[in-house]
Amino acid sequence: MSILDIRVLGDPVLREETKPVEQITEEVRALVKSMFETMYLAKGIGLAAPQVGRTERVAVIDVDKQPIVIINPEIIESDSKTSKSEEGCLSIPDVYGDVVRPARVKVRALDIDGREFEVEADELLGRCLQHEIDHLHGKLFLDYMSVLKKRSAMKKWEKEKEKYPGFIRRLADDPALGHEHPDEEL
Ligand code: K1U
Ligand code: ZN
Repeated sequence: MSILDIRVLGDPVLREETKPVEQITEEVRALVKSMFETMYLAKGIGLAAPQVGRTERVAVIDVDKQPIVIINPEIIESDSKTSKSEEGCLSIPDVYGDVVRPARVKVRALDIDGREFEVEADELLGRCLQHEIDHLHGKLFLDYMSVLKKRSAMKKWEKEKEKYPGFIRRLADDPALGHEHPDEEL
């Protein structure tokens, strides 16, 4: 089991463009496995490589007990109809905001075996795909918010960020995840 630290807002890696994966090596497979473990522990529905300090174009998603790995994903179709819904981000804990996005997208990506596949989704999966693909291009949900709403979200973050020295969220130390120290277990 390998739980990765999550980088939070302020870490420059979250603003970097990722690099396409050329070959699905054992290192990429191990990264994907650790990303799933980290995402589940953090109670997220998605996680992108920059959130764990990596620059590979890889994200993992599990919205409805259906794990999906997207490698080198591309949005190939977007609905002109939009939908507005609240989003959160494991890299900006406890900050939420409404985001307007295309209601439905079609994504083409490689799976963990390097096979190309397409997924078309709306609702939460469609939103999560867009949120994760944004991470792979250095974009965050805050970037879609109005100036006023972003200002208020940033005010909240100014207080929250003190919990994350060095812009690192160590899940093992996160009281919200209800961990017990092994010595404290019965
Ligand atoms: O990439 C991330 O930061 C993960 C993020 C994904 C996401 C959340 C909401 C809308 C779109 C994408 C999260 O998982 S944050 C946790 C969260 O907000 C959530 C958890 C379960 C169901 C719904 C939202
Ligand atoms: Zn996020």
